[in-house]
Order: sequence, then structure tokens, then C-alpha cells
Amino acid sequence: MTLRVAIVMGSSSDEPTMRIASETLLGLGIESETRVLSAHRTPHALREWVETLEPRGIRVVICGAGGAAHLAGAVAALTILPVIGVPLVAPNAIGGGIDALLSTVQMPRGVPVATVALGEPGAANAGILAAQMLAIEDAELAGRLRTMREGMAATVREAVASRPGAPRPAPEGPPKVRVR
Ligand code: AIR
Repeated sequence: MTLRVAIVMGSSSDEPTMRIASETLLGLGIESETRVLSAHRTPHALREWVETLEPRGIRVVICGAGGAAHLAGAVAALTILPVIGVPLVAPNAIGGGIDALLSTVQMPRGVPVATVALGEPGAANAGILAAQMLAIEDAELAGRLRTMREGMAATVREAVASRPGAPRPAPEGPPKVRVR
């Protein structure tokens, strides 16, 4: 099977968070490859790896880094594959991770990085977003994503319904009142 998603992180200390991206992908039936490479500590190895991605059939790259989080930007500079950036909370993070968030999101015009939320929710969303990109040309995967969304909505409905004295939740569906 050709791997379609590659995940790279700046340090092995990012692994517990970035594992959520690969686990989310696996839950949707997508295997991925994972590397630890740093834009600052191993720039040459990073470039060499990025240059292999397109020829090997990789379609989306997920990059997670904390602090001066230039990894996603450095990867995006080297490929036209879509790059998803996950800002992470480094041990010495400033402002709870705002350093990594701004380093990842503030790319110059012309070299985009699709930046997701900070930390674990971002890692999960990176996996889902990569799957959504692949689902443009994969109807089975699109079906699994729809099922996942329905499962989320059901979980919310059940949580609301199980609260003591909770009113009956409105059924899912189009709004009955026209929204202007
Ligand atoms: N990092 C590694 N190279 C460049 C950057 N920005 C990040 C890692 C990690 C943080 O620095 O992605 O989130 C701390 O890494 P370490 O190895 O010191 O634990």
C-alpha cells in the first residue's frame, strides 16, 4: 500500500502529542509514516526527506513543532504538497504556546501552511484535515469521515440527554426557522 500522509515533528519530546495525529488517521483507515527532524537541528536531513515525499506518493504532510516552530514553514518552502502545521507547547513555551502558534501560522504570502489548533486538539484535527484532503478523491474515506461526524453529533446529543432534568434535545436537521 502506498503511504499518502507523512508526519514530521521537531523533537522526540513532541511524540506523545503528535501520536494523536497518526492514531486519528489510523482510525480512519489511513497509515502514515512518522519522522523526527528539526528545521534547526537537522536542516539538511529535513530537506533530503522532503525531497523524497512527492516521488513516493505522499499527498499531505503534517508538521508539529514547539517554540520557534519553523518546521512546517521550512517543509512548505521545499514542496508544493499541502502542509498542515500543528503548533505545540514546548517545555519553555511562552504564553502557553503562542510562540509556536505565531511561528507556524504567520507564513509569508505565497507559501501557505494550514495551521490547526495548539497541542492535542490540533494534532487530532491535523489527522482529520489530512483525511478530508484525501477524501476529495476517495469516496470510501469520505463515507468514513461522514460517519465520524455523525458519531460526534450523537455523542453530544447523548451527553445533553443524560443530564438530570435535561430538556429533550432538538433532532438534527435543517433549521425550521429561516435564518436571515
Ligand atoms: N524544535 C526543535 N527544533 C526546532 C524546534 N522549534 C522544538 C521541538 C520541541 C521543542 O523545540 O519541536 O517542541 C523542544 O524540543 P526538545 O528536543 O528540546 O525537547
